[in-house]
Amino acid sequence: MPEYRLYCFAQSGNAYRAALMLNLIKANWEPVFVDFFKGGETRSPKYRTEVNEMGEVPVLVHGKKKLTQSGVILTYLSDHTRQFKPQGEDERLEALRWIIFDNQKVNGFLGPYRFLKNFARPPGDPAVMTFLKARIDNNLAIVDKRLADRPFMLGARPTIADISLCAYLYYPAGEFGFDVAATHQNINAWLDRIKALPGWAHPYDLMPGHPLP
Ligand SMILES: N[C@@H](CCC(=O)N[C@@H](CS)C(=O)NCC(=O)O)C(=O)O
Repeated sequence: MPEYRLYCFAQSGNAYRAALMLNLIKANWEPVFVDFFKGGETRSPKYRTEVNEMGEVPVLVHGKKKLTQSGVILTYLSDHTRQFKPQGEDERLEALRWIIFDNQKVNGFLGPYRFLKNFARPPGDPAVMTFLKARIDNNLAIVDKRLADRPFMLGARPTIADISLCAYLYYPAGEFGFDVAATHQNINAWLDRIKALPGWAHPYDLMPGHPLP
């Protein structure tokens, strides 16, 4: 029986944060497929009662613990393994600062944009897409600037802040209709650095449910 179980599906960049972390720390884990697209599983009363009252993936099960919110899961795994862990109070708070910024403003906008463009029927209203794209451009520029003079978000070492921030950035550019790596050279180099870490895998290879039927 694997030590960790992760409720997830391949198209979820929010879940990818947790799946990638598990792979990078070489954890013994297995995915539990959540049928978001066909079954609307996260919205079912059963899921909300038995798995996550917030109606979301990722959900990590470790022994008697059940954790949700990727930022909490990343913190838990780094605390327990001491890998990708921010060192000392200043780094810990700095990582938290970027994880919150990411959840709200970077992948917090990229995820819905990609969903509305690819998967929602009808697709996103053009005014909404324009609003989201402007926010995405603004916030990616902040990340790109941050990475101009350091290899990883907090400095020389990769931490959970990096693993959070790359959530949607390895999905194909065609799913967004714009190419983040091609237009942000520091983000591009940083994505390559994360990709070079032992255990890195693409979201579509790491989690079940791709391609969609
Ligand atoms: N801030 C949360 C976001 C989780 C989230 O939004 N997950 C989406 C999938 S990408 C979800 O499960 N949505 C379910 C629904 O909308 O019913 C995290 O980082 O864990």
